[in-house]
Amino acid sequence: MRIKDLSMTLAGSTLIVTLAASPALAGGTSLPDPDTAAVSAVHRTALDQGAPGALTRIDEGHRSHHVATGEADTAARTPMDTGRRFRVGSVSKTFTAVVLLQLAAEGRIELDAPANRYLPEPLPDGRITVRHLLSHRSGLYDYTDDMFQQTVPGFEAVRNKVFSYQELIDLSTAHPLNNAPGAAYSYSNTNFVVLGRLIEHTTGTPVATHYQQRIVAPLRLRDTSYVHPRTSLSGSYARGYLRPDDTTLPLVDSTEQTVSWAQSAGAVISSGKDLNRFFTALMSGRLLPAAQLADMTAMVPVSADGKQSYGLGLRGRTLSCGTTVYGHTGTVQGYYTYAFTTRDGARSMTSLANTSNNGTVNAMLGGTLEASFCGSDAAGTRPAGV
Ligand code: REY
Repeated sequence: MRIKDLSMTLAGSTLIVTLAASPALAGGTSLPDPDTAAVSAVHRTALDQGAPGALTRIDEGHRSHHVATGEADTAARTPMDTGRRFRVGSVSKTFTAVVLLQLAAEGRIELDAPANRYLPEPLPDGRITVRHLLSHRSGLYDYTDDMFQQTVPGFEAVRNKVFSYQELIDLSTAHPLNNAPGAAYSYSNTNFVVLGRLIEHTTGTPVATHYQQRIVAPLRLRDTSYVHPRTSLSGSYARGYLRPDDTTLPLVDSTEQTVSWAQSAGAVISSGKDLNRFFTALMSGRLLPAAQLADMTAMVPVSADGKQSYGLGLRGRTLSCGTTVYGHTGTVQGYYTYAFTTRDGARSMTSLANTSNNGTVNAMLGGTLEASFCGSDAAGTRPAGV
């Protein structure tokens, strides 16, 4: 790409860069321009609240905005940059949902059939359907609630562990269901672990191969991989720093782990560029036929104010300017991610903070959505003093 337009600002510890192949080609939506100064302010507040670093990348047509703040590696004092790879946590659920919905389009799985039709070992309630799993309405208990009750000991106990899908499912089914199948939304990693098991059993092919053949290769996602159970990240990446429950203790470097506790619910590694390309492709209809995209984007409100919704492996957020964006959030030890796009996929945004177990940072990082999609129309979302 020949860069026709480049602007760079250094604001405190933040580097803001806007690139455009051609100013004339830059437009894509009727949304207000992203407010990169507000993104940078969100990052700096997240750093004050304990994140070592943060990055946000916004893509729209031939224009991209890059905001990077703080450090990718605190021991080496390496500055953060927007090209770094990281663990995307539950954004992996959207990848798994795409695989599943492609299988539905191919007539190999029916969304409203009992999940047990496709599983080698039955779930305890035969009324749970595939759609219940994809929409977190199965009632299956989230086994990670037990696993990570104590944050650092829980993490260290599974950091190098390799689980089978069935072992994780058994941890869940030792508990009763949270609700009758279909009766309520109850977010649970178990649903997307069952879907991984179901995909592998039905097709005889590992989930990793499906991600590669159905998503990574066609979209040329060069920074995206699923290396379970390998513990390391390759290339240029951000290290992850987990905050202990005793917040007087230092952050724990949690970069290396199998993420076997999450697998098809959370073990994908990617970058801002690739996640933006993925969600743009998804919402512009390049990954799923219209019928399956309609299934995926049939959003049901999941918060009291109706501003948060869930489809099939897809979150919706209605922002202060009235725009609804679609994507997913992710939390794995050391990494908080937001990856969202507009309904037509025209503008996509990914943000990362390289810490976790710090709800204040996670809530603050969500402010990058307002700044990216509502621009200066965002209502009262700037951190104080900005
Ligand atoms: C698991 C615990 C979070 C994270 C989780 N992540 O379910 C899935 C997701 C894949 O939705 C851990 N929290 C943290 C604790 C709390 O240990 N005691 O914040 O790193 O992305």
